[in-house]
Amino acid sequence: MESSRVTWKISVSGLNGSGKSTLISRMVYNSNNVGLQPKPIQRKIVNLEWKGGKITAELLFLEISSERDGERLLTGSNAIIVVSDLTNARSLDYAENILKFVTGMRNKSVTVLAATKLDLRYSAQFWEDELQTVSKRYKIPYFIVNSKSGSEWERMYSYITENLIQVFVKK
Ligand SMILES: Nc1nc2c(ncn2[C@@H]2O[C@H](COP(=O)(O)OP(=O)(O)O)[C@@H](O)[C@H]2O)c(=O)[nH]1
Ligand SMILES: [Mg+2]
Repeated sequence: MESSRVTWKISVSGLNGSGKSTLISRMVYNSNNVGLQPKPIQRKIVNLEWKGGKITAELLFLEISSERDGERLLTGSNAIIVVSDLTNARSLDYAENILKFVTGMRNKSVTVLAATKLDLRYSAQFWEDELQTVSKRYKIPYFIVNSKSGSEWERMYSYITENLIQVFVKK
C-alpha cells in the first residue's frame, strides 16, 4: 500500500511560563533545551502505522503565546494542547478560558489538557481533582507531564497521533 502524506497543525496554547516551549521541545527533539530564541513553529516528520494503514505526517507545532489574539490563531488546528502549570493555579483558569473558546469553534480538533511540571509536584497549586473537573466539563482527557525529563509526555503524544488518525484519516 502506498503511504500518503498529511500535514497537521498542532497548536500549543497556555499562559506564559506554563511550559509550552519546553513541552514542544520534548515532543519534537525529546530534549528540554528550548534554545535562546525558541521558534514559534517546530516541525517533526513521523511515520505513523496502524492496523490496515500507514501515513507520513508532517507535524507543525505552533506555540501560541499572545494573550491578545492567541485564541484566533487556534482556528484550523488539527490538534490543540492546552497547557497548564501545576505550580500556578492561574494557569488552569487561563486554560479553561481557552477550552471555552475551543468548544465554540466550528472545526473539530483533537484537544487535550496538559498539566506540566510534575517534577515540582510538591509545590503544586492544583492536582487531579481540579484537572478531572475541567476534563469532564470539556470532555477532553488530561495528561500530567514533566517536560524536563521522563517519558510521561509519550502517553499524551500517542493519544494525539492516534486520534489525529482516527479523525482525519479513517474518518
Ligand atoms: N521543573 C520543570 N520546569 C519546567 C517544566 N516545563 C517548563 N519548565 C520551566 O518553566 C519555565 C517556562 O517554560 P517555557 O517552556 O518557556 O514556558 P512558555 O512560556 O509557556 O513557553 C522555564 O524556566 C522552563 O524551564 C517542567 O516540566 N518541569
Ligand atoms: Mg515559550
